[in-house]
Amino acid sequence: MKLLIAVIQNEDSKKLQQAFNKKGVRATKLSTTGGFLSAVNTTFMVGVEDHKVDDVLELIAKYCKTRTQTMISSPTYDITLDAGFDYPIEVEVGGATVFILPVDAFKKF
Ligand code: 2BA
Repeated sequence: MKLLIAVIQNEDSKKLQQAFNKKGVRATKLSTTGGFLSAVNTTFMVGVEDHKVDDVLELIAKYCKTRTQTMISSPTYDITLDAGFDYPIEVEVGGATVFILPVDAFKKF
């Protein structure tokens, strides 16, 4: 068994959740925040049998799109401590960042 931890964009979470439910994939949804953009994103924890890992990855790849987000750069300061201008930076986010971990044991009580 594997535990998939998938960080995806909020915009894709509803469709992916529906697809999981339709295919009988059991998942837990967490509301998370990206460390870089500080934007709220969604993390799914999915416990899945080894032979179904590729099917779940396929669903994630199908429903999670790459998007561009704009962030404002932090102000820069020169030696006189005068602030430079902020300027927008384009950052490409997603489709999904997925960690695949082995599961030693899986128990339900
Ligand atoms: P954030 O940390 O908010 O990052 C959003 C996007 O900003 C990233 O997209 C990447 O394009 C860019 N980025 C992140 N850190 C950067 C840095 N130090 N310098 C330059 N650009 C940077 P993705 O790579 O698609 O990541 C989307 C979200 O997935 C991340 O949101 C974070 O919540 C999660 N994530 C990505 N890699 C991770 C990792 N190694 N460990 C844990 N979470 C990760």
